[in-house]
Amino acid sequence: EGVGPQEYTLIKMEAIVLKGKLSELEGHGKVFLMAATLRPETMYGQTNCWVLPEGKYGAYKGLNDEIYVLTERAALNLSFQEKTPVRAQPECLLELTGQDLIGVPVRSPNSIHERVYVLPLLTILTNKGTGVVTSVPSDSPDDYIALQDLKKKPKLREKFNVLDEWVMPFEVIPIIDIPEYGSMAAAKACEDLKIQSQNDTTKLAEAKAAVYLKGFNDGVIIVGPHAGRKVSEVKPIIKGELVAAGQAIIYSE
Ligand code: A2H
Repeated sequence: EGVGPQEYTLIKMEAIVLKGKLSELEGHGKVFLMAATLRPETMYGQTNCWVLPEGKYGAYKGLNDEIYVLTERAALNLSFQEKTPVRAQPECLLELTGQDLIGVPVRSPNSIHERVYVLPLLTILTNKGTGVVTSVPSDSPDDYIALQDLKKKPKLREKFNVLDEWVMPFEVIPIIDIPEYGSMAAAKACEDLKIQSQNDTTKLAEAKAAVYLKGFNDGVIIVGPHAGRKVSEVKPIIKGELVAAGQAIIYSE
């Protein structure tokens, strides 16, 4: 961990259907799962959203009558950053577990899919970010391996009540070209290191470091309005566009 505060972009993924326990929020405002990312320029490649099944989350009052779903810890931090109606007092409208969120269809900025689904990721830390993570399997080894795990293991899907249709139709989307890695860098890094599952944490950390550095320094974005430009150049631009459009907020911890 670094010394200074870490800044994340929180991507607002709107719940399209308030299923199960979330239905208690019906009529209270738009509900957004707030995914913390360091890579806002990769949102073109989203295939799903991740939560920790046994993690504790809440639906909190946000700005403009919106509702934000994240951990209590993140809601408190946000409230000190003037991103909730009352400073230092996040208002929880509904307590949730990750399992309550699994299977919720969400609409997310810059996604090529009209809807993607909330799926379980077992390596999410609840003391980092918001506990909600957006999944970009082309460029994140964690996301790639976890999605393959769910695709390959019917028992894993069953355990968390995941329907095939939330997982199977979603393929890796090439969005960034990296010299020596190609346009599905995370998949290549995982294959090179022979990573078998999301529990291979040591090798995953290695894959992540390699792809992250290469992608930022040498990657070229190949989709969207900024296609052809370097990742290092477009990252702040895309982040600014998302924030200006009200589709993301900046968060530090
Ligand atoms: B990144 P750092 Cl394409 N637990 O977003 C586990 N992982 C979390 C998390 C949590 N509570 N909160 C955020 N993250 C993930 C995109 C991405 C990310 C890509 C490539 C690399 C990458 C899409 N997933 O991260 O520990 C989020 O995944 C590689 C570092 O603060 C977030 O950015 O350094 C990143 O980890 C934050 O990790």
